[in-house]
Amino acid sequence: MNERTAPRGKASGNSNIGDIDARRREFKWNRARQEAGLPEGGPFNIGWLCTDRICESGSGEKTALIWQSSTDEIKRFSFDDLRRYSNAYGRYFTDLGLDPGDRVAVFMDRTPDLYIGFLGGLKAGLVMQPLFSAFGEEALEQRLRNAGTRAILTSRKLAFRIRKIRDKCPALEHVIIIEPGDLQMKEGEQAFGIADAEPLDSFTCYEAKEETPSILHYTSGTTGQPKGALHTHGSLPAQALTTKWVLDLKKDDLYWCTADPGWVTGTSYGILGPWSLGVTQLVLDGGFTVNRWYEAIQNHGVTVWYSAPTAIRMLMKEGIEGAGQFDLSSLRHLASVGEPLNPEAVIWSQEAYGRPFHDTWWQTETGAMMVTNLPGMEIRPGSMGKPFPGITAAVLDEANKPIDEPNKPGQLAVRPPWPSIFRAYWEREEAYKSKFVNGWYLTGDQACIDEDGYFWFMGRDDDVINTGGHLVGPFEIESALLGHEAVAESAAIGKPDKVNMEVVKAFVALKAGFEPNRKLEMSIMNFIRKKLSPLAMPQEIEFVDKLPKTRSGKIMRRLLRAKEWGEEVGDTSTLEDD
Ligand code: 6R9
Repeated sequence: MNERTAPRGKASGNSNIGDIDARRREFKWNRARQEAGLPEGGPFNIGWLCTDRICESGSGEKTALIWQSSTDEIKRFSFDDLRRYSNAYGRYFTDLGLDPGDRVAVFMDRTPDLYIGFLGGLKAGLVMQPLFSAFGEEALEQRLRNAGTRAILTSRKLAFRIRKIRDKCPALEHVIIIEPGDLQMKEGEQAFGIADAEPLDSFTCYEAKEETPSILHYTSGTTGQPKGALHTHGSLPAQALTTKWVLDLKKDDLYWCTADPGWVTGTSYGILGPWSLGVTQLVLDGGFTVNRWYEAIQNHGVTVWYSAPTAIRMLMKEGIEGAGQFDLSSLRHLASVGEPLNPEAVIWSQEAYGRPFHDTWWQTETGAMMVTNLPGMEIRPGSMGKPFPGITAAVLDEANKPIDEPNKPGQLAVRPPWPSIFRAYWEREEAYKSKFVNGWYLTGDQACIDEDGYFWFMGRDDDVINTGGHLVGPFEIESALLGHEAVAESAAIGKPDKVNMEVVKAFVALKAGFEPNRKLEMSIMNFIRKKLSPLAMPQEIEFVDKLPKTRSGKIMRRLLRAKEWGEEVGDTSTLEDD
């Protein structure tokens, strides 16, 4: 490969990982804590490790968080601020009567309280459940009900949404509202937040063990409602070490992870990884515009940037000239996750920023990066890279046996254990067990491995829709659609989209007495936007008389999808007769 097609990260030479081959040969997970600079015999509490420990090592005064609000107000928090305010949260949660192991949701925009409340909850031994602020009533209700969530930390604006579903969530005792202003509190609602709280100098953290549950992250599958992947305090060496070696964070870096903590990337690499290493990070609340993002990099001097292909494609649309109007020379290392990173995007970023995006592959369930492009490694644009040291990955054939032949597609699988692997799907034991076969964790993705051991993503093995890096389950959309008065039945699929990779398209059969028209289409779209989220909203609705089904009555999304993508329809032998 020539220079143009095989970019190398500038971080090579003095990268944290150093000699990659030696690392791969010698690495053992039982040395990971030491390697990541974490105390070996404990404490294991993540909240403590990301705050108090950094202060104890002499970095209390160092800036931990530079926060820029949606209206571009800027606030800075030192590690000591994080420590003392998360203590205040820990004490508050404990005084409220919340017990270790109780689920507590955080449901708000990317404000400092989200980050600090999250750490405070971990300190108190609570199981923190991050939820996107864009979630509508139904999306929220499902997650709160399934988890039996006891308390939720939210903002004034979102409190109204919670009120609407409160009586359907019997376990939900406390709604904690930050900065409620003149809001008339209802029963079970109370105000708390860093704006009014006294920072607390000491708080006795819950003595977490490595297996103590820490975070519950909901993720979408093909069937059923979203499942809650449960993680533990012992996960941290995986996040810390991948942050150190893949993102190459060093003590003077200014790191920006563009992900929201509602998505696992925003917790593993927007909270745990960077702060456990004592690195300063930028959080930018509010919407995306090309200028706002470039200004943030320029004005704050971002050095390491972890983002997603959809955002990169939006930046590409503005062209190299767009990037040229800003001083982006502070950037030294770039990485991406969430969807396939197009080869063009890797090459483009080399031209626009003078360095390539390094693709990383992982999942909510894996908790940390599994297949990565390490700094200094030859990048093959379009490939996800190679397994992280200590990770064994393979592609499996139909019998779930590893395929030896290069370039032959199969299901991507990873061999457990590793510290950050999920320990359960909350109350979905069977679904959890079905993910492990022949000693492998099955990822649900299709991939192949080339003759040099590079992994290439081929597509998903299931019907889950990946829109802008966010997974949406078709079943979630279809069951929500049934709540609309005009819908008899429906099928939701991902349709190709230049920027978001896929967007949701719904095929809808109407109840008798309803006529397809634009007004009805808009009404159905809005219905889903409000009930689930803007991401889950179908961008297109096709009205049909009936849906293709198997003889056993299952909707054949595969058929609808193949038509939409211009692919071979494949085996239709199980299709229902006309
Ligand atoms: C971290 C995260 C996981 C699914 C995964 C795959 C897709 C993630 C990717 C990628 C191609 C990459 N995915 N990274 N596809 N190339 N580098 O995204 O977690 O929300 O659980 O999604 O996303 O399909 O299985 P999650």
